[in-house]
Amino acid sequence: MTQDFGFTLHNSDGMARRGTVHTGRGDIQTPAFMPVGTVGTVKGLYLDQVKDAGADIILGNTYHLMLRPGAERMDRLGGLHKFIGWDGPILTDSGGFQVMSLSALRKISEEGVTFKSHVDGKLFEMSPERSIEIQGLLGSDIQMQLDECVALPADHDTMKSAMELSLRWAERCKTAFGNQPGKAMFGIVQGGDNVGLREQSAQALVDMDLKGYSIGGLAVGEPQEVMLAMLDVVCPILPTTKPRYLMGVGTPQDLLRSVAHGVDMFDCVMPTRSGRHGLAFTTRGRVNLKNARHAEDTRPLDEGVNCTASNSYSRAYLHHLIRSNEMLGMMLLSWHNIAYYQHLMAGIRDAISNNNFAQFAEETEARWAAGDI
Ligand code: PRF
Repeated sequence: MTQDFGFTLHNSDGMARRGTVHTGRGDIQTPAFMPVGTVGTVKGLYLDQVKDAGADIILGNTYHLMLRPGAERMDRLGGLHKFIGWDGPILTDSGGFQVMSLSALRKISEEGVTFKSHVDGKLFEMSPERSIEIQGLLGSDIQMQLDECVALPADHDTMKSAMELSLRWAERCKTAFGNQPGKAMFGIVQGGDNVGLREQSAQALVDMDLKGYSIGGLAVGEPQEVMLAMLDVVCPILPTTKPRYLMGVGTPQDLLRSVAHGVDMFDCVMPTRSGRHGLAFTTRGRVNLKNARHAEDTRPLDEGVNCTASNSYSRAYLHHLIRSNEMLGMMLLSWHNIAYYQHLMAGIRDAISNNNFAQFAEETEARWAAGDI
């Protein structure tokens, strides 16, 4: 029998939480960072590397996969897990956010979103029900409601109407999803940077009794203090018995600080995208491998991270590869960054388990700030 979806909270340390998300395809230790596999690949990495780095779950995107190879085709091919060769849990985003950031001629109405594909210009319609149907065809374990995310700053009416539309879409997605053993559909809290709207959104979603809660509409142009302040509004309203996922966040510092404000799950393209651009996140802060100062540096990138990319190549070589625009340079830095993000999350989990999170956070931030790289 498949294990049902659920969440076990092991302990709290301040607002930080140590837990396990249970899915039909396995457990996810939280706080967790989910590497992004937008089109069915964590860019530049083999999935064995992603798994060995310690990731329990990866993310896929409804928007990209519905356009190519297509949801029905993916279903005929046996689903996303089989297609890409990943047997652990997969979380999929619903598509609305990517439509608004990537497609042309997008339009939102009560019924859903219409947009022109960025691949071939074809016109598509996606309702909340169709988004859930597509996520089902992909075989997603943790599905997201269709929502509307507004970029900040935005005026009150814009944030209010997007939040209210997202609530109506949450109801429709809940109905469309029904009851699927081992899987979950998360609601997404919206409301911009407005305290009252955030409270209203969180409370209404809690009343729907969903299996988990995402926090959307943050890291969209506002300062980090505002994001953390919104977490302080939303997290106390969310049930302690359900997982909380902050969407599209962020830097290592964003993760560390957001955990301190009550978040359990994260995803972001930052480790892989930055890796492709020559930027490494390390135990001692950021290292830009493009910089000429690395040209004759024989030290490895980061001895603190247990990963071949971090330990077995000189900075001089990584610098040379990145300067030469070589694939291997991008692959090694993406690999290191994913390994570092997982290393950070493992450290966070241990610190919370030991009721030592505040000290861990302070020491980690001090090491980054020292810039001793
Ligand atoms: N909604 C959805 N996906 C998202 C976001 C959102 O608000 C964000 C915002 N940081 C990232 N990804 N559906």
